[in-house]
Amino acid sequence: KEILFATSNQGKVRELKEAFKQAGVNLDIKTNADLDNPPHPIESGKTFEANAKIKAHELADFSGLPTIADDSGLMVDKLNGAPGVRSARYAGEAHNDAHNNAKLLTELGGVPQEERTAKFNTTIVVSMPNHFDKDLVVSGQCEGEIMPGPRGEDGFGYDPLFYVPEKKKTFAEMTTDEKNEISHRGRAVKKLLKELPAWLAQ
Ligand code: ITT
Repeated sequence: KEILFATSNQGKVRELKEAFKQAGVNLDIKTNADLDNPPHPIESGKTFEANAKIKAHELADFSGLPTIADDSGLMVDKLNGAPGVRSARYAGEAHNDAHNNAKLLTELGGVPQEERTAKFNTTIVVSMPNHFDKDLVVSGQCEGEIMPGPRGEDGFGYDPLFYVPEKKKTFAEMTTDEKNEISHRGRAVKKLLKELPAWLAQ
């Protein structure tokens, strides 16, 4: 059975596919890269849920497939929750991880480590074409700290700057499985996997 993961972020794709595989889920996961000229929804919502719904609905309409969308972001306490829903566009519309990370380090320049606390959120929405009243919505969070500089080679986005004290590692120092165990996305996907079979069968 096919399901669309409405994203163009290959890091998200890797993590979701790995989590589904670990759970033994037998679904054929397509992504935006498998579609011909998919639309690029404008993420104009004020919340993760609103933006995830925009993506899920537009791509479900376009593809005719049950569609998963993931809207995620980093909230830094010292920056009053920024970059938040604007995490992808923090350093400008271009959406460039290196620029976003550089901007985050600049904004936190001189802030001592104990005040660099932050939290990641992922909100996942699953939509059935023409039945948006049935949307499935789950979220997951992960608490951590922003490092003074990047550490680790794996992952994507803000991963080299996001340190998880209980693991003594940044996300970029973890394997995909390790990250999924404790990450915002991993936690959201765990909740999703509990509800998805019944939701798909309705
Ligand atoms: P799609 O909308 O196509 O799914 P996107 O990368 O634009 O991809 P978002 O709108 O959710 O996704 O933006 C989230 C931003 O936060 C983006 O800059 C990501 O690189 C970053 N991000 C999301 N999840 C992350 C994670 O697990 N680790 C590090 N950075 C992450």
